[in-house]
Amino acid sequence: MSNKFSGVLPHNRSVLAWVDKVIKLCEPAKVHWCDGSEEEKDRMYAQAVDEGLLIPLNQEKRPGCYLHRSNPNDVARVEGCTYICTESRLEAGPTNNWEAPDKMYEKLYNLAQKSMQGRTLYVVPYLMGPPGCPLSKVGVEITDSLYVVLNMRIMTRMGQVAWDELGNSRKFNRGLHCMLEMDPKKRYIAHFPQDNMIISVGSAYGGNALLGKKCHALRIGSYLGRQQDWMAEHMLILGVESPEGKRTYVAGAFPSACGKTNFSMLIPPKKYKGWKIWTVGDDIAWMWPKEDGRLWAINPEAGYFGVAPGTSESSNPNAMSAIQKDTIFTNVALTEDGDVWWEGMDGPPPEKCIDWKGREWTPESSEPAAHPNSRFTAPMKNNPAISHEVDNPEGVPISAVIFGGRRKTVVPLVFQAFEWIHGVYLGATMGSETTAAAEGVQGNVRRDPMAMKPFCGYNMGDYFHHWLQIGKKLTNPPRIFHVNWFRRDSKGKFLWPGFGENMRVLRWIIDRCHGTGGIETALGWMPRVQDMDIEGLPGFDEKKFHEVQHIDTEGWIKELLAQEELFLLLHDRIPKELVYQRQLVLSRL
Ligand code: OXD
Ligand code: MN
Repeated sequence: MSNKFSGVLPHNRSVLAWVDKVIKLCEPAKVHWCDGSEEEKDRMYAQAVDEGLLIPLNQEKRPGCYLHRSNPNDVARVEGCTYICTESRLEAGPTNNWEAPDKMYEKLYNLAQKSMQGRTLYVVPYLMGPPGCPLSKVGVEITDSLYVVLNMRIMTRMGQVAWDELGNSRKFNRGLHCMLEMDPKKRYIAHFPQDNMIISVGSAYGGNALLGKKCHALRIGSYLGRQQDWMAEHMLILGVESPEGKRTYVAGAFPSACGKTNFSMLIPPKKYKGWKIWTVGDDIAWMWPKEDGRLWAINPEAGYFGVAPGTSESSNPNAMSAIQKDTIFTNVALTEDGDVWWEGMDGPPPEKCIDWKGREWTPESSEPAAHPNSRFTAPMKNNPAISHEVDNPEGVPISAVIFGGRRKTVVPLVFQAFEWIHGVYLGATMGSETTAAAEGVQGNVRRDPMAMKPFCGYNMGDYFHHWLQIGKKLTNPPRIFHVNWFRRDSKGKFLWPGFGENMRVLRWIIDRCHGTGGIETALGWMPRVQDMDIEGLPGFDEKKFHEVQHIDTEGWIKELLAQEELFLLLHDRIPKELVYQRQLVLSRL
């Protein structure tokens, strides 16, 4: 081994051959094979500080925590530059950008050529999912970004554990990430599902560059899941423990930056003595039907890449504990005492701080101090409410699936699908207002089926079909629900208090899983006022309950009309079952 190489090489020949090919292409000055050890971690953080990539925070207040400022042109996922490169355009479907694999390989290999000269190439072996789980997958990300390496170390099970799981197998995801010169015109996030391959260039932002997350666990994962009878979903997983100690597991799909992290870490209000919520995952669920006829789930990740603004002791105390140590903050503000700050944190804003672009900031400044999509990368083991089951290779059995969007009007707080196919229809037609998690205009309602619009690695019509097929394998399927925490009154005020009080909605959902408490309406099963606990909610009464649950017939008919666009877009692949469901809602209304 020449001194160009450091770290521990695996024995796997396919890995060695592929890395060799990339080295010849990118011509790095050095190559480091990551082992995931503590010693390696300490060395890398010291190096990242030396290189100015990370700013150490106040180590007494936040041990092991660092701040990173990204290039201001690189702050969110870029859906316009994200491609699914299947053999045919039809296979990728109309909700994805498509390019022929040969053409895209050629373009990206040209861009990657010699791109690591004078730099270090890192080989990052990682495992998505607990060791020993039949669904867990190995990936190898090659990157020239030390920031990416350090984030991958938190977000995945990184290092030797992945080589141990892989053995001599050729089945691993190949991920190549090159920073290039951060020119938005040379930014591509390309997926080659047939080759189990990802190439990402020109961005170092989370979802574009931490390839285990959106690229592998969702886009490639969904493609593999369809072939192998499992599901890769943009879902949180939580366990609800009753005072009697009974645990019920729930999965929930909400679009990016709509509160999945907060919901997965919910702390029940005081009156829910003895109730406890355990976090299994906050962003991604891999699920499969087992012989018992139930749907089982794992969280493939090992950390949280959470949205910082709005995270506070009142909105999410567990997240605030999780980011107390060993966390990387990206694009938040830096306070005078070396701590972090963002809009929506507890207490008054600091009199002075340094904003996410490194400029002096005061409360009078016209721009926010933290970028609206600024993030924390924290190990899941830091979360005081982490589930005891996160490392269980058997997963957890899912009793309820919740779909939810961010909607000011029309969509009630909660209702339940009549059965699986109706539930799939509800997920498929989900609409939500766009957020800062992706580049583009914010606040427009867009269809985001199952919160997977940006993440489905194949034709969305086929994806709905896959949901229906999985349903046929479930003799005891999860019950399916729709929620909207964000409905507002005529004055624009939120009708529902949200956060910890969402426990009350969850409680109704759990009751429904056991078959009690509700009435049939045109939209689905709904709680009557006596079915849901609204006692002791400040400013919320029976009148508000009816307002937040109101079925706005005209508004809903408009909603059905708005769904037309999606149905037309997918007309050649959308399962007939979903078309009938839409007709049924219309006739019930
Ligand atoms: C995320 C996202 O980062 O959905 O989880 O954008
Ligand atoms: Mn997400």
